[in-house]
Amino acid sequence: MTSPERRQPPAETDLKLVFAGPPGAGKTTAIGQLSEVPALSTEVTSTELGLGKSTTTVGLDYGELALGTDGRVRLFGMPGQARFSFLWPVLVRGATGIIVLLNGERDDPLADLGLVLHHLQDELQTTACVVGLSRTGHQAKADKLGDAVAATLAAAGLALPVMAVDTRERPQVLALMSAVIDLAEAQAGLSALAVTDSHDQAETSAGPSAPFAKTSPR
Ligand SMILES: Nc1nc2c(ncn2[C@@H]2O[C@H](COP(=O)(O)OP(=O)(O)OP(=O)(O)O)[C@@H](O)[C@H]2O)c(=O)[nH]1
Ligand SMILES: [Mg+2]
Repeated sequence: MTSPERRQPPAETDLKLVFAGPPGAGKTTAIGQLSEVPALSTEVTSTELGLGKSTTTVGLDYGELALGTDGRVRLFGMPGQARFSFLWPVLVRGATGIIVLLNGERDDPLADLGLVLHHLQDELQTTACVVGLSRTGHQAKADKLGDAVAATLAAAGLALPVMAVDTRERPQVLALMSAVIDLAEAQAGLSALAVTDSHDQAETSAGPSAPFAKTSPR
């Protein structure tokens, strides 16, 4: 896998990556690991039972990471609690990639995934996305959850990379980030091909001067 620090992106590349997922999955932690500027977070002391930690995000997290010489990655973290789900589609607007983190220690990680699929169903169909499983404990438990997550995604028509991650470990978060950037690049390459294809078809059917009918309304 290519490290984002080794790649040479086009100048002024500006990527937006969004971390989604339930409370305690490590969204704030992951952005804190990656960001090269002091990460902005909107943490408050949690008064809710069952979060399993003392603070929770009530607005968003924000951080930045340099990419090559002139590029940057902007990192956004969602507030994980379901009562903030109205914010999720707003925060992923214009995203290059989405990283869904699931917390393996929650009561029902598949229900957490279902909530994300419900609120971001359109975005997940059209945006590069990977799934990270945090707090999964021993390998057998991680494998079992990974299989169940892959099956849930498949039932929703999604084939996404699923990988275990400890968001307290920067190299692991970098690997997750590289995976979603690679996917976004691959998808962009495919859409460029699709544009070329439709152009070729237009030339074939209507002559070389035919406009890009689908993208240039007259
Ligand atoms: N064991 C383990 N603990 C983790 C991992 N990632 C984060 N933590 C711990 O889990 C706690 C919660 O992490 P956060 O980063 O606040 O979780 P969040 O996804 O931002 O949660 P919300 O803001 O409430 O949605 C912190 O105490 C982290 O140290 C992990 O991969 N494994
Ligand atoms: Mg948070």
